[in-house]
Amino acid sequence: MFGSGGWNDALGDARAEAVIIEYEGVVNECIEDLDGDGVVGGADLTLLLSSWNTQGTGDINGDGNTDGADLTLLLSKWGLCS
Ligand SMILES: [Ca+2]
Ligand SMILES: [Ca+2]
Repeated sequence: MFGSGGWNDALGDARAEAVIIEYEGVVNECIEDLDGDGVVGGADLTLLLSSWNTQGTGDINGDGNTDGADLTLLLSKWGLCS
């Protein structure tokens, strides 16, 4: 919890605490994240569009062509991969 004038904990005793978050295993959990940065966003859209009508990076559903179906899949996962 953020208090005025600095960081403190939820109990309000003004002690600083650290939280360590570790990620293990697979970071990229969605195939729509074409560049593997953990977010489905503009960079992935660019990759998809650059392979439009080809069996390229943007062929998310693996049907052999990058088209509107793949675009729909990408847009449906827009944001953080989870
Ligand atoms: Ca991405
Ligand atoms: Ca496809």
